[in-house]
Amino acid sequence: MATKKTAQKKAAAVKTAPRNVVQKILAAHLVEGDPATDAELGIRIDQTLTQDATGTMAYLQFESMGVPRVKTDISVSYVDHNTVQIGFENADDHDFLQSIAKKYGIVYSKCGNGICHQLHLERFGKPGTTLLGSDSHTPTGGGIGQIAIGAGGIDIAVAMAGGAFHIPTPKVRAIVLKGRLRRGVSAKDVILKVLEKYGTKGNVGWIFEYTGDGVRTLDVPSRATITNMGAELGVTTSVFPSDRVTRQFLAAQGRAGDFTEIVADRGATYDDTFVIDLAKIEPLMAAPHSPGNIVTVKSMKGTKVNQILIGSCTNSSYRDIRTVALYLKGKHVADDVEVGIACGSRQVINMLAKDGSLAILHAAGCRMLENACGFCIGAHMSPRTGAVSLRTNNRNFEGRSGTKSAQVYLVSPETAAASALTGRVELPTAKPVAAVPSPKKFPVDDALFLYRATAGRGVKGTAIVRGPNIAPVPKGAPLADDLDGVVAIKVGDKITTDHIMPAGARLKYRSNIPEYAKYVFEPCEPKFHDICQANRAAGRANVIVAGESYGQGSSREHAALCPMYLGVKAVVAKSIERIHRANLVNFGIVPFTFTDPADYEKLAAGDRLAFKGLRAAVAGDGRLTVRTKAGDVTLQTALSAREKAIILAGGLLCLRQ
Ligand code: MIC
Ligand code: SF4
Repeated sequence: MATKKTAQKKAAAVKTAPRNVVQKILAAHLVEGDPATDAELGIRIDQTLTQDATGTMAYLQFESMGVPRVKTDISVSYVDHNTVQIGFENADDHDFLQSIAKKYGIVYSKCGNGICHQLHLERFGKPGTTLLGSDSHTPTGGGIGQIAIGAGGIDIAVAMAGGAFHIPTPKVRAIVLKGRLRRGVSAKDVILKVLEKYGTKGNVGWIFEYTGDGVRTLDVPSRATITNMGAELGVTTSVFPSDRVTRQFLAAQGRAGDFTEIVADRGATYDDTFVIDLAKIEPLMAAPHSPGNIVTVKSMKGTKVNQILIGSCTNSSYRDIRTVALYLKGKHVADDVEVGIACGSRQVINMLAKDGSLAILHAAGCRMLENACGFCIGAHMSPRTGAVSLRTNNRNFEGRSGTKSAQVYLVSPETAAASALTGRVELPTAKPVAAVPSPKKFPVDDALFLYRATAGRGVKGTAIVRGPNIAPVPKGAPLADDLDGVVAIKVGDKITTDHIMPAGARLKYRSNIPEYAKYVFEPCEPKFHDICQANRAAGRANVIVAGESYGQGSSREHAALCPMYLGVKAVVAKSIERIHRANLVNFGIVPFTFTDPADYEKLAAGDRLAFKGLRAAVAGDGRLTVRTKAGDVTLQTALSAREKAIILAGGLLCLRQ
């Protein structure tokens, strides 16, 4: 009896204890685990999004689960990555995605509608809900008060089938914004400031919650810029409260009914706090080749620039592109710089057309690009050899632009526009333009969102269109007791998923694993595919050895799926980033770290590794000592019970079928 009373008291205390925004949303979605005691939580997913480059695989996996229709509140399939359509492959993928959407009750956003994150914010993002997306920049939804998380395609497939999504029980850091930004300084500079402080590694398991009186000075698209690029920190997600500004944005989108207020209670506590005085932020930029390599624009002033590209899911809102137009009004971009602009959505383009901005940008000599990912993923507009390229997107990994020798700097739209006029890095604060007010009414045209009427139900009898680029999903095999392993490749620190599974010209093979697997590690070791096949033919298991922060960047599960296809059974790294680690588990690859990071030096490509009792180690405490020619090396992997079951079975798909 006493215990029951104590439990009731405890429950009442939990109910009344002041809560932050993260705690409120997670509590409303918790289906497994207890934040007070468990390391992993299962949450219900209300909305999902996919884009075409990860979506094909996600839907092939969803199909193989045999569920008749999606079970979420809303699932949207966007086409924005593979839009160049050289060859039949992209168009094959689009047709496949469209037929899947129709059959299973998914909304289909046609190619030409815009970039997934910008569109989702405009038309579907709903405060207080959870959104899971097969793209690492899904946290854009945090700008509208969603807990929005990026994950691998198979996790989205599970969520569409009604399954929970699992996150490490988060630690929540309050980023307290005070005051107001100066003219010429914008949201991009705020997130670059946060990246300067926290870097791109060491933030796994955290959620960053923005709070403080400065929050209300930022409109929803600006908030979304900040949460979008929070992905580069490696956090689970970032979130803003849902307040009057959010209400105004939703009403202007004709979605007043989607508004719910979600603000932190007075006295809510956080695991850590970082205060930023907005008025003191100066224009910043991320120097090559990492979004965490922050320098001031002032320190780079006068540097010759060859290319300037404005857009991407980070900075392609009406507010951003209109600001650029105000900088360029009545002027012309410098002769020796090429300037390209990609808007985030048709809505943005329509507004720019109406207010004359498009004409200004054309007259200024800008190249108006398709409203898609395009340059951001190296799908076109690769700069010339050794170029300095200023871009408003979120990643400047070496070679991502398509030109290995290019020096890509990430900047705000304001810095990009000011620099376009002279062809040199310029301070946007020197001659700032007026702030763009939040529109009272956005023009809504949902014509390119197909199957809204059958969302959640689907259309029975729809035939799935499968061109030759749609290959079946490969399946893993149960984990062996022992492995005769060989180091197929040894790489250094901060290896990104762009190194492991390049995009750009190779992106069109996303739905064709046997073909795409030929390009694993292409930028690091073009022979990786052949090395793996030879090891496999000799009866050996392939192992990847890596340094710190392995698998940074995108959510592409292909960076685990293609290695699995090539017989990779383990990754041994100093540390592994969140989404990639989850993808490795999902495809049955053991994510090991060194117990002593110095052991990294003992291993070289081609070395043999004897994994004795691997299955028992995974099922047990995750520690295993492997024999190498330089002596014994002890490895560890911290797996939840759920993850152990997945790896032992040979991957999530083996468990779900
Ligand atoms: C990216 O920005 O790297 C991508 C391309 O959008 C990826 C998804 C993908 O690889 O398809 C991401 O961010 O997850
Ligand atoms: Fe597209 Fe670039 Fe955004 Fe990725 S980061 S979703 S490639 S615009």
